[in-house]
Amino acid sequence: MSRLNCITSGESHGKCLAAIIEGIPSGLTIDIDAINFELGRRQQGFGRGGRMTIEQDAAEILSGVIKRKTTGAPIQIVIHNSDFKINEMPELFRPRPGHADLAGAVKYNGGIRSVLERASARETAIRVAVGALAKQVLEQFKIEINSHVVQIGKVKSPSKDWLLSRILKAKKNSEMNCADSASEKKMIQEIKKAIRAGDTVGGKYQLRAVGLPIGLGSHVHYKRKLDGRIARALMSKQSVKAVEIGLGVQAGELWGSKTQDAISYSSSRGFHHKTNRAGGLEGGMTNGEELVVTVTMKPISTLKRVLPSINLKTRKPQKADFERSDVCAVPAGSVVGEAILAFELLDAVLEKTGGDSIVEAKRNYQGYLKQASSYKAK
Ligand code: EPS
Repeated sequence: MSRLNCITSGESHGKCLAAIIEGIPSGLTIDIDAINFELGRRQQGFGRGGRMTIEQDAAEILSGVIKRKTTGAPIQIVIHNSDFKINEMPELFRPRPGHADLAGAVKYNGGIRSVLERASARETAIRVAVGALAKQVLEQFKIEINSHVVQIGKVKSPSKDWLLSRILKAKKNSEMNCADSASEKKMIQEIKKAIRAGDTVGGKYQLRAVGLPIGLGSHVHYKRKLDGRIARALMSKQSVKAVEIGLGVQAGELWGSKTQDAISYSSSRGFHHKTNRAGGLEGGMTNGEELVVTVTMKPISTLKRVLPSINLKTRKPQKADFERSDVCAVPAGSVVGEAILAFELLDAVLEKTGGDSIVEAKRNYQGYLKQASSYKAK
Protein backbone atom coordinates (compact mmCIF):
# COMPACT_ATOMS: atom_id res chain seq x y z
CA MET A 1 0.00 0.00 0.00
CA SER A 2 0.89 3.66 -0.31
CA ARG A 3 4.25 4.35 1.24
CA LEU A 4 4.62 8.15 1.12
CA ASN A 5 2.64 10.64 3.12
CA CYS A 6 2.65 14.38 2.55
CA ILE A 7 0.71 17.29 3.93
CA THR A 8 1.11 20.91 2.87
CA SER A 9 0.15 24.06 4.72
CA GLY A 10 0.39 27.80 4.21
CA GLU A 11 -1.57 30.74 2.87
CA SER A 12 -0.80 32.66 -0.33
CA HIS A 13 0.13 35.83 1.62
CA GLY A 14 1.02 34.10 4.88
CA LYS A 15 4.52 33.80 6.30
CA CYS A 16 5.39 30.69 4.34
CA LEU A 17 4.28 27.55 2.55
CA ALA A 18 5.32 24.29 4.16
CA ALA A 19 5.22 20.54 3.63
CA ILE A 20 6.02 17.51 5.73
CA ILE A 21 6.87 14.38 3.76
CA GLU A 22 7.13 11.02 5.41
CA GLY A 23 8.53 7.83 3.89
CA ILE A 24 11.62 9.05 2.02
CA PRO A 25 14.36 6.46 2.60
CA SER A 26 17.57 7.34 4.47
CA GLY A 27 20.96 7.87 2.92
CA LEU A 28 19.98 10.05 -0.02
CA THR A 29 22.02 13.19 -0.73
CA ILE A 30 19.65 16.12 -1.31
CA ASP A 31 20.49 18.77 -3.88
CA ILE A 32 18.75 21.97 -2.73
CA ASP A 33 19.84 23.82 -5.90
CA ALA A 34 17.94 21.25 -7.98
CA ILE A 35 14.82 21.91 -5.86
CA ASN A 36 15.21 25.67 -6.36
CA PHE A 37 15.74 25.16 -10.08
CA GLU A 38 12.31 23.50 -10.29
CA LEU A 39 10.79 26.34 -8.22
CA GLY A 40 12.23 28.81 -10.73
CA ARG A 41 10.75 26.85 -13.64
CA ARG A 42 7.30 27.09 -12.01
CA GLN A 43 7.57 30.88 -11.90
CA GLN A 44 8.17 31.21 -15.62
CA GLY A 45 6.00 31.28 -18.74
CA PHE A 46 4.38 34.05 -20.71
CA GLY A 47 1.10 35.12 -19.09
CA ARG A 48 2.12 34.94 -15.43
CA GLY A 49 0.87 37.65 -13.06
CA GLY A 50 2.53 40.37 -10.96
CA ARG A 51 3.25 38.06 -8.02
CA MET A 52 6.03 36.38 -9.96
CA THR A 53 8.05 39.61 -9.95
CA ILE A 54 7.73 39.83 -6.15
CA GLU A 55 8.75 36.27 -5.30
CA GLN A 56 11.97 34.41 -5.94
CA ASP A 57 10.93 31.09 -4.51
CA ALA A 58 13.59 29.21 -2.58
CA ALA A 59 13.20 26.14 -0.41
CA GLU A 60 14.61 25.60 3.05
CA ILE A 61 14.77 22.12 4.60
CA LEU A 62 14.10 22.25 8.34
CA SER A 63 14.17 18.61 9.36
CA GLY A 64 14.79 15.04 8.24
CA VAL A 65 18.06 15.93 6.50
CA ILE A 66 21.45 16.11 8.24
CA LYS A 67 24.59 17.21 6.38
CA ARG A 68 22.55 17.05 3.14
CA LYS A 69 21.61 13.38 3.71
CA THR A 70 18.09 12.11 4.43
CA THR A 71 17.75 10.28 7.75
CA GLY A 72 14.49 8.43 7.05
CA ALA A 73 12.61 10.78 9.40
CA PRO A 74 9.83 13.16 8.18
CA ILE A 75 11.27 15.94 6.02
CA GLN A 76 9.95 19.45 6.53
CA ILE A 77 10.37 21.95 3.69
CA VAL A 78 9.39 25.63 3.76
CA ILE A 79 9.23 28.41 1.17
CA HIS A 80 9.06 31.89 2.70
CA ASN A 81 6.65 34.36 1.09
CA SER A 82 8.12 37.79 0.28
CA ASP A 83 4.56 39.08 -0.13
CA PHE A 84 3.65 38.33 3.50
CA LYS A 85 0.79 40.71 4.31
CA ILE A 86 -2.10 38.45 5.28
CA ASN A 87 -2.94 40.30 8.50
CA GLU A 88 -3.42 43.60 6.66
CA MET A 89 -5.48 42.30 3.76
CA PRO A 90 -9.14 43.33 3.40
CA GLU A 91 -12.07 40.91 3.62
CA LEU A 92 -13.95 40.26 0.35
CA PHE A 93 -17.72 40.00 -0.03
CA ARG A 94 -18.29 39.34 -3.75
CA PRO A 95 -17.29 35.71 -4.53
CA ARG A 96 -15.47 35.18 -7.82
CA PRO A 97 -17.19 32.59 -10.07
CA GLY A 98 -15.02 29.52 -10.64
CA HIS A 99 -13.12 29.89 -7.37
CA ALA A 100 -13.57 28.23 -3.97
CA ASP A 101 -14.83 31.61 -2.63
CA LEU A 102 -18.57 30.92 -2.29
CA ALA A 103 -18.58 27.25 -1.27
CA GLY A 104 -15.64 27.78 1.11
CA ALA A 105 -17.22 30.80 2.84
CA VAL A 106 -20.53 28.99 3.35
CA LYS A 107 -18.95 25.70 4.40
CA TYR A 108 -16.46 27.20 6.88
CA ASN A 109 -18.97 29.80 8.06
CA GLY A 110 -16.47 32.64 7.55
CA GLY A 111 -15.22 35.12 4.99
CA ILE A 112 -13.79 34.75 1.49
CA ARG A 113 -10.29 35.92 2.39
CA SER A 114 -9.31 32.84 4.41
CA VAL A 115 -10.69 30.57 1.68
CA LEU A 116 -8.87 32.19 -1.23
CA GLU A 117 -5.63 32.41 0.72
CA ARG A 118 -5.52 28.64 1.08
CA ALA A 119 -7.18 27.71 -2.23
CA SER A 120 -4.74 29.90 -4.20
CA ALA A 121 -2.46 28.24 -6.73
CA ARG A 122 0.41 29.68 -4.70
CA GLU A 123 0.17 26.33 -2.85
CA THR A 124 1.60 24.65 -5.95
CA ALA A 125 5.02 26.15 -5.11
CA ILE A 126 5.41 23.79 -2.16
CA ARG A 127 4.08 20.86 -4.19
CA VAL A 128 6.83 21.56 -6.72
CA ALA A 129 9.45 21.50 -3.93
CA VAL A 130 8.11 18.14 -2.76
CA GLY A 131 8.04 16.84 -6.33
CA ALA A 132 11.61 18.04 -6.93
CA LEU A 133 12.67 15.97 -3.94
CA ALA A 134 10.74 13.00 -5.33
CA LYS A 135 12.46 13.48 -8.71
CA GLN A 136 15.84 13.18 -6.97
CA VAL A 137 14.84 9.86 -5.43
CA LEU A 138 13.44 8.63 -8.77
CA GLU A 139 16.81 9.41 -10.40
CA GLN A 140 18.25 6.64 -8.21
CA PHE A 141 15.92 4.25 -10.05
CA LYS A 142 16.72 5.84 -13.46
CA ILE A 143 13.18 7.17 -13.81
CA GLU A 144 12.87 10.58 -15.48
CA ILE A 145 9.83 12.85 -15.76
CA ASN A 146 9.27 15.73 -18.13
CA SER A 147 6.51 17.79 -19.69
CA HIS A 148 5.64 20.05 -22.58
CA VAL A 149 2.78 22.41 -23.31
CA VAL A 150 0.69 21.14 -26.22
CA GLN A 151 -2.20 23.62 -26.36
CA ILE A 152 -3.11 27.18 -25.33
CA GLY A 153 -6.73 28.09 -26.01
CA LYS A 154 -7.40 26.86 -29.55
CA VAL A 155 -3.72 26.86 -30.58
CA LYS A 156 -2.46 23.26 -30.71
CA SER A 157 1.14 22.13 -30.99
CA PRO A 158 1.58 19.25 -33.48
CA SER A 159 4.23 17.67 -31.21
CA LYS A 160 1.98 15.24 -29.31
CA ASP A 161 3.66 12.02 -30.45
CA TRP A 162 7.27 13.12 -30.36
CA LEU A 163 9.93 11.04 -28.62
CA LEU A 164 10.89 12.47 -25.25
CA SER A 165 14.50 13.02 -26.36
CA ARG A 166 13.24 15.18 -29.26
CA ILE A 167 10.88 17.11 -26.98
CA LEU A 168 13.69 17.88 -24.53
CA LYS A 169 15.94 19.18 -27.29
CA ALA A 170 13.24 21.21 -29.01
CA LYS A 171 11.86 22.98 -25.93
CA LYS A 172 15.26 23.99 -24.54
CA ASN A 173 14.90 27.76 -24.82
CA SER A 174 11.12 27.87 -24.83
CA GLU A 175 9.36 30.48 -22.71
CA MET A 176 6.19 28.36 -22.84
CA ASN A 177 7.75 24.92 -22.15
CA CYS A 178 6.64 24.10 -25.69
CA ALA A 179 8.55 21.84 -28.09
CA ASP A 180 7.31 23.49 -31.28
CA SER A 181 8.59 27.03 -31.81
CA ALA A 182 6.01 27.93 -34.50
CA SER A 183 3.16 26.93 -32.15
CA GLU A 184 4.80 28.76 -29.26
CA LYS A 185 4.64 32.05 -31.18
CA LYS A 186 0.94 31.49 -31.85
CA MET A 187 0.36 30.55 -28.19
CA ILE A 188 1.92 33.82 -27.03
CA GLN A 189 -0.32 35.71 -29.48
CA GLU A 190 -3.33 33.89 -28.02
CA ILE A 191 -2.34 34.99 -24.50
CA LYS A 192 -1.81 38.58 -25.68
CA LYS A 193 -5.33 38.52 -27.14
CA ALA A 194 -6.70 37.41 -23.75
CA ILE A 195 -4.73 40.17 -21.98
CA ARG A 196 -6.21 42.79 -24.32
CA ALA A 197 -9.73 41.44 -23.71
CA GLY A 198 -9.30 41.41 -19.91
CA ASP A 199 -9.83 37.66 -20.10
CA THR A 200 -7.84 34.48 -19.31
CA VAL A 201 -6.92 31.38 -21.32
CA GLY A 202 -6.28 27.71 -20.47
CA GLY A 203 -4.76 24.81 -22.35
CA LYS A 204 -3.14 21.40 -22.14
CA TYR A 205 0.22 19.95 -21.23
CA GLN A 206 1.60 16.49 -21.64
CA LEU A 207 3.58 14.65 -18.95
CA ARG A 208 6.04 11.92 -19.88
CA ALA A 209 7.86 9.45 -17.62
CA VAL A 210 10.58 7.14 -18.91
CA GLY A 211 12.43 4.27 -17.22
CA LEU A 212 9.39 2.78 -15.50
CA PRO A 213 9.47 -0.97 -14.93
CA ILE A 214 6.55 -3.26 -15.67
CA GLY A 215 4.27 -3.73 -12.63
CA LEU A 216 4.06 -0.49 -10.59
CA GLY A 217 0.59 -0.10 -9.07
CA SER A 218 -1.80 -3.04 -8.97
CA HIS A 219 -4.94 -4.51 -10.48
CA VAL A 220 -6.08 -6.19 -7.25
CA HIS A 221 -7.97 -3.35 -5.63
CA TYR A 222 -9.39 -0.08 -6.93
CA LYS A 223 -7.47 2.09 -4.48
CA ARG A 224 -4.17 0.60 -5.62
CA LYS A 225 -4.69 1.20 -9.35
CA LEU A 226 -1.99 3.59 -10.49
CA ASP A 227 -4.04 5.31 -13.20
CA GLY A 228 -6.63 6.25 -10.55
CA ARG A 229 -3.95 7.49 -8.16
CA ILE A 230 -2.27 9.62 -10.82
CA ALA A 231 -5.59 11.08 -12.02
CA ARG A 232 -6.75 11.91 -8.48
CA ALA A 233 -3.49 13.64 -7.64
CA LEU A 234 -3.40 15.70 -10.84
CA MET A 235 -7.10 16.63 -10.61
CA SER A 236 -6.42 18.06 -7.15
CA LYS A 237 -4.27 20.77 -8.69
CA GLN A 238 -5.94 24.16 -9.16
CA SER A 239 -7.58 24.68 -12.60
CA VAL A 240 -7.23 21.05 -13.77
CA LYS A 241 -10.40 19.83 -15.47
CA ALA A 242 -9.30 16.61 -17.23
CA VAL A 243 -6.56 14.01 -16.99
CA GLU A 244 -6.08 11.64 -19.93
CA ILE A 245 -3.80 8.62 -20.09
CA GLY A 246 -2.51 7.50 -23.50
CA LEU A 247 -5.17 8.03 -26.17
CA GLY A 248 -7.44 9.40 -23.43
CA VAL A 249 -10.83 10.67 -24.60
CA GLN A 250 -9.93 9.84 -28.21
CA ALA A 251 -10.23 6.14 -27.29
CA GLY A 252 -13.99 6.66 -26.96
CA GLU A 253 -14.23 7.35 -30.70
CA LEU A 254 -12.15 4.40 -31.91
CA TRP A 255 -12.69 0.67 -32.33
CA GLY A 256 -10.98 -1.72 -29.92
CA SER A 257 -8.49 -2.85 -32.56
CA LYS A 258 -7.28 0.74 -32.83
CA THR A 259 -6.97 1.40 -29.09
CA GLN A 260 -4.94 -1.60 -27.81
CA ASP A 261 -1.22 -2.32 -28.17
CA ALA A 262 -0.04 -5.65 -29.60
CA ILE A 263 2.40 -7.51 -27.31
CA SER A 264 5.90 -8.52 -28.47
CA TYR A 265 8.93 -10.24 -26.97
CA SER A 266 12.62 -10.06 -27.87
CA SER A 267 15.63 -11.18 -25.84
CA SER A 268 17.08 -7.63 -25.90
CA ARG A 269 13.88 -5.75 -24.91
CA GLY A 270 11.93 -8.44 -23.09
CA PHE A 271 8.14 -8.05 -23.18
CA HIS A 272 7.10 -4.86 -24.95
CA HIS A 273 4.36 -3.34 -27.10
CA LYS A 274 4.43 -2.38 -30.78
CA THR A 275 2.55 0.88 -30.09
CA ASN A 276 1.82 2.91 -26.94
CA ARG A 277 -1.83 3.86 -27.23
CA ALA A 278 -2.40 2.88 -23.58
CA GLY A 279 0.16 5.49 -22.50
CA GLY A 280 2.14 3.01 -20.40
CA LEU A 281 -0.68 1.89 -18.09
CA GLU A 282 -2.83 -1.23 -18.38
CA GLY A 283 -5.05 -2.70 -15.66
CA GLY A 284 -3.90 -0.10 -13.13
CA MET A 285 -0.23 -1.04 -13.59
CA THR A 286 2.69 0.26 -15.59
CA ASN A 287 3.33 -2.00 -18.59
CA GLY A 288 6.98 -1.08 -19.18
CA GLU A 289 6.27 1.56 -21.84
CA GLU A 290 6.64 5.32 -21.51
CA LEU A 291 3.94 6.90 -19.34
CA VAL A 292 1.99 9.56 -21.28
CA VAL A 293 -0.50 11.74 -19.40
CA THR A 294 -2.29 14.77 -20.89
CA VAL A 295 -3.70 17.35 -18.50
CA THR A 296 -6.28 20.04 -19.37
CA MET A 297 -6.34 23.31 -17.42
CA LYS A 298 -9.32 25.66 -17.56
CA PRO A 299 -8.61 29.39 -17.89
CA ILE A 300 -7.77 31.03 -14.53
CA SER A 301 -11.04 31.98 -12.84
CA THR A 302 -10.07 35.55 -11.89
CA LEU A 303 -10.88 37.87 -14.80
CA LYS A 304 -10.08 41.56 -15.17
CA ARG A 305 -13.46 41.82 -16.88
CA VAL A 306 -15.24 40.71 -13.71
CA LEU A 307 -18.28 38.41 -13.86
CA PRO A 308 -21.69 38.76 -12.17
CA SER A 309 -21.90 37.65 -8.54
CA ILE A 310 -23.85 38.28 -5.34
CA ASN A 311 -22.71 40.45 -2.44
CA LEU A 312 -22.60 38.11 0.56
CA LYS A 313 -23.61 40.92 2.95
CA THR A 314 -26.56 42.35 1.02
CA ARG A 315 -27.40 39.22 -1.06
CA LYS A 316 -27.90 41.67 -3.95
CA PRO A 317 -26.35 41.21 -7.43
CA GLN A 318 -22.95 42.84 -7.82
CA LYS A 319 -19.85 42.28 -9.94
CA ALA A 320 -17.32 39.82 -8.45
CA ASP A 321 -14.23 41.03 -6.63
CA PHE A 322 -10.96 41.25 -8.54
CA GLU A 323 -7.69 39.96 -7.14
CA ARG A 324 -4.30 40.11 -8.84
CA SER A 325 -3.91 36.97 -10.95
CA ASP A 326 -2.35 35.34 -14.01
CA VAL A 327 -3.72 35.43 -17.56
CA CYS A 328 -2.30 32.02 -18.44
CA ALA A 329 -0.60 29.56 -16.07
CA VAL A 330 -0.38 26.48 -18.32
CA PRO A 331 3.47 26.47 -18.60
CA ALA A 332 3.69 26.81 -14.80
CA GLY A 333 1.02 24.12 -14.51
CA SER A 334 3.16 21.73 -16.56
CA VAL A 335 5.99 22.06 -14.02
CA VAL A 336 3.54 21.44 -11.16
CA GLY A 337 2.17 18.43 -13.06
CA GLU A 338 5.67 16.94 -13.29
CA ALA A 339 6.07 17.36 -9.52
CA ILE A 340 2.73 15.74 -8.74
CA LEU A 341 3.46 12.84 -11.08
CA ALA A 342 6.93 12.42 -9.53
CA PHE A 343 5.41 12.10 -6.06
CA GLU A 344 2.85 9.50 -7.17
CA LEU A 345 5.42 7.47 -9.12
CA LEU A 346 7.88 7.53 -6.24
CA ASP A 347 5.11 6.34 -3.95
CA ALA A 348 4.47 3.42 -6.32
CA VAL A 349 8.20 2.60 -6.61
CA LEU A 350 8.74 2.59 -2.84
CA GLU A 351 5.56 0.60 -2.33
CA LYS A 352 7.14 -2.01 -4.63
CA THR A 353 10.60 -1.96 -3.07
CA GLY A 354 9.97 -1.29 0.62
CA GLY A 355 13.22 -0.49 2.40
CA ASP A 356 14.22 2.03 5.05
CA SER A 357 17.42 3.12 3.34
CA ILE A 358 18.03 3.98 -0.30
CA VAL A 359 20.59 1.14 -0.42
CA GLU A 360 17.94 -1.37 0.64
CA ALA A 361 15.28 0.08 -1.71
CA LYS A 362 17.67 -0.06 -4.69
CA ARG A 363 18.75 -3.60 -3.88
CA ASN A 364 15.14 -4.73 -3.73
CA TYR A 365 14.40 -2.87 -6.97
CA GLN A 366 17.27 -4.63 -8.77
CA GLY A 367 15.98 -7.95 -7.46
CA TYR A 368 12.51 -7.26 -8.85
CA LEU A 369 13.88 -6.10 -12.23
CA LYS A 370 15.86 -9.34 -12.49
CA GLN A 371 12.81 -11.41 -11.61
CA ALA A 372 10.58 -9.54 -14.09
CA SER A 373 13.07 -9.76 -16.97
CA SER A 374 13.49 -13.53 -16.50
CA TYR A 375 9.76 -14.19 -16.13
CA LYS A 376 8.47 -17.24 -18.02
CA ALA A 377 5.19 -19.02 -17.21
CA LYS A 378 5.54 -22.53 -15.80
C1 EPS B 1 0.37 32.24 -7.57
C2 EPS B 1 0.26 33.20 -6.62
C3 EPS B 1 -0.92 34.06 -6.52
C4 EPS B 1 -1.57 34.25 -7.88
C5 EPS B 1 -1.79 32.95 -8.62
C6 EPS B 1 -0.68 31.99 -8.56
O1 EPS B 1 -0.44 35.25 -5.97
P1 EPS B 1 -1.28 36.65 -5.80
O2 EPS B 1 -2.68 36.23 -5.45
O3 EPS B 1 -0.56 37.35 -4.72
O4 EPS B 1 -1.17 37.34 -7.12
O5 EPS B 1 -0.74 35.05 -8.68
O6 EPS B 1 -2.91 32.29 -8.09
C7 EPS B 1 -3.99 32.12 -8.89
C8 EPS B 1 -4.01 32.46 -10.12
C9 EPS B 1 -5.14 31.50 -8.28
O7 EPS B 1 -6.17 31.43 -8.94
O8 EPS B 1 -5.05 31.08 -7.16
C10 EPS B 1 1.53 31.37 -7.66
O9 EPS B 1 2.50 31.51 -6.87
O10 EPS B 1 1.54 30.48 -8.53
